[in-house]
Amino acid sequence: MALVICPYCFRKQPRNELSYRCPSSCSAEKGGARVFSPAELTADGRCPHQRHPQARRLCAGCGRDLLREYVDGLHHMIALVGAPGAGKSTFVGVLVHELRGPVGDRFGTLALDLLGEDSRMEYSRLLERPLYRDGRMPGPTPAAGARSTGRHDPLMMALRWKSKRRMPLRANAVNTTRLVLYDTAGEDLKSTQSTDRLNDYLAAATGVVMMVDTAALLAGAFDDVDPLESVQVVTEQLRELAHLQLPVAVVFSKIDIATAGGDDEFGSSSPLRRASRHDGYFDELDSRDVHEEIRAWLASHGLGNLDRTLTATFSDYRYFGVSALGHAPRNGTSVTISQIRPYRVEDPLLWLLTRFGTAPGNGRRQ
Ligand SMILES: Nc1nc2c(ncn2[C@@H]2O[C@H](COP(=O)(O)OP(=O)(O)OP(=O)(O)O)[C@@H](O)[C@H]2O)c(=O)[nH]1
Ligand SMILES: [Mg+2]
Ligand SMILES: [Zn+2]
Ligand SMILES: [Zn+2]
Repeated sequence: MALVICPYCFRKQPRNELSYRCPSSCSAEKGGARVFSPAELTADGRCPHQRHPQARRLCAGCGRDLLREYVDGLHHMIALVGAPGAGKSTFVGVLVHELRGPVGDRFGTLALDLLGEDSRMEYSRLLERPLYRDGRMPGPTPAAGARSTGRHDPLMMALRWKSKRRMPLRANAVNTTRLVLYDTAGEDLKSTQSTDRLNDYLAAATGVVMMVDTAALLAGAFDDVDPLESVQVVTEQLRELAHLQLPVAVVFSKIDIATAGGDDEFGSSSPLRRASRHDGYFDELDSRDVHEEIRAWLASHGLGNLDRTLTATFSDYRYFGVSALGHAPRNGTSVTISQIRPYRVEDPLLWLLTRFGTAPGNGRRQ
């Protein structure tokens, strides 16, 4: 029986146990338009007032609407985790913008649709408006348990494209991947109140993005927050869940810090000095170059143990270096919108899509 995991409360329920809602025309009836269980559905599929119920179904746990596209289709869940201030929200804000723009063009008519009013509101209010209208950084993401700061929803999206080549499916077929992306709060890794929630995110995830703050790593901010601690916490949780087969992208954010000006963290011929292209497919060979480059860079900073831990734990992980803005924001808080120059932000997501088997890549899997 098809199980549906609610993206809001994570309740697992068989598809045919999802609740129904009366059409608004029932509001004048006794009891009004209401939510009802499948047991109350009449033999010919009508509501208790003999009208056709709304097409969308509801979670029996939290009562929130589940989009038809979500209930019906195969989808993947990506958990984005990392320390507070690692750059997760800025990354998501820029990534969605890029996928709707230049990257979408390059990857072969890729279109991104945010699914449902809640996702669209979440994106425009918390990410797009600050970054691309007001020129300021998004605020800290509220912790999962925080009531006072309001609701924080995952982004649900559909990526559709006709690939130029190497389609895993029929030529010219439109390939659709539905994703639920959780931009978690760095705070979730710390407070015990939120740990259960983090556990839920991770248990439901089919892919994980662990974000490490390159700026904090290079600044050696170990007294305050260890930028690698978040990786350890999440790795430990996934180990406890015995959830180790999923693809794990370990993303070094704010990589502009390591490549700016005369900084010699990466040499002039480094793959982290060139842009990725993904011209109609995911550039697997380029991505492996970046992976090896970062592995060597970690070792040169005495952080080889991180790599050994990841190797010993996950069957499939990959390093990425990205910069959402291309430079540090003024005073850490504001940017000139025309100066936002993202670097490699699409790499981790496109890699995950190849692992989900829904996007083409060049080269063989390693
Ligand atoms: N240099 C540089 N700084 C960045 C970049 N992206 C974000 N930052 C800085 O990092 C800060 C934190 O970014 P957020 O995206 O809010 O971090 P977060 O991981 O979502 O933080 P929480 O929501 O608290 O977990 C921003 O306010 C910027 O100052 C980047 O691409 N380059
Ligand atoms: Mg955030
Ligand atoms: Zn009714
Ligand atoms: Zn629910």
